[in-house]
Amino acid sequence: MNRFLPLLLGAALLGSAQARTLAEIKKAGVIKIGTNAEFKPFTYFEGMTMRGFEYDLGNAIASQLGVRAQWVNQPFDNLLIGLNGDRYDLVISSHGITPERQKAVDFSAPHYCSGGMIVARAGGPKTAAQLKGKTVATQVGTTYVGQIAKVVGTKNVRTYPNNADALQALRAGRVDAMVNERFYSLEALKASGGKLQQGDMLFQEKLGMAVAKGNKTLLGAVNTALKTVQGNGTYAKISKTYFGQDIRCR
Ligand code: LYS
Repeated sequence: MNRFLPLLLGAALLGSAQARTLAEIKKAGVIKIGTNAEFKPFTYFEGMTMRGFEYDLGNAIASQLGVRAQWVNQPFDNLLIGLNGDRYDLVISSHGITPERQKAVDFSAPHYCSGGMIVARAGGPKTAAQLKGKTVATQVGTTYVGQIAKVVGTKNVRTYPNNADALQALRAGRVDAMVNERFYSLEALKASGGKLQQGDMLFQEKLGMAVAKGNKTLLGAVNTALKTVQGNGTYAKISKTYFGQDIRCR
């Protein structure tokens, strides 16, 4: 179980009554979007500037709503709690849509499909079977934690606050492998100059945008906006910019 689930559920009960409705967001002219901008190519910083697939997609959705996006950068494991505490209206940060999270927040239709990929140093484990008895790094609070634990047991999972720390632990030899999102992993492989090797996909998931539990007007508008940008070529263009392909769910 996610160690934050009790907190999340508490926040859902207390906070969501205050969530801003679509009308209130439109009146203010600004939608606040929470993300963990340490996840190239989804949301990340290039110098002082936020960039990425989810950054561009979030801005396109804001524009469909007729408002400006104001981005709030947060540690990943704070994001859904902050949402129900009304620190922002929407979270776009590659959250896997899970029944556990659906108890605390409401998800949009998936904005892409992906999964967790095994990465190791050259010569290291490539398959789930080869991970047995090995230590595996990933970011805390993610769906990867539970998926890795199923294979290697909880005591062999090493969690880090940031993806960059998990990657560094792998590079430095403090762990045997890392499991992380497919495109994040491919980016890390590209940057490793042959020192890291690509392994199998460990599991697949659907990734969605989250609103505070019960914020129906905003959720409806976000789903409509996603449909529109997926229909008018905007989504495909953004996706090709970052991945060279369209990553929507098929
Ligand atoms: N898809 C994973 C999850 O849902 C990881 C998300 C982003 C990590 N920076 O937990």
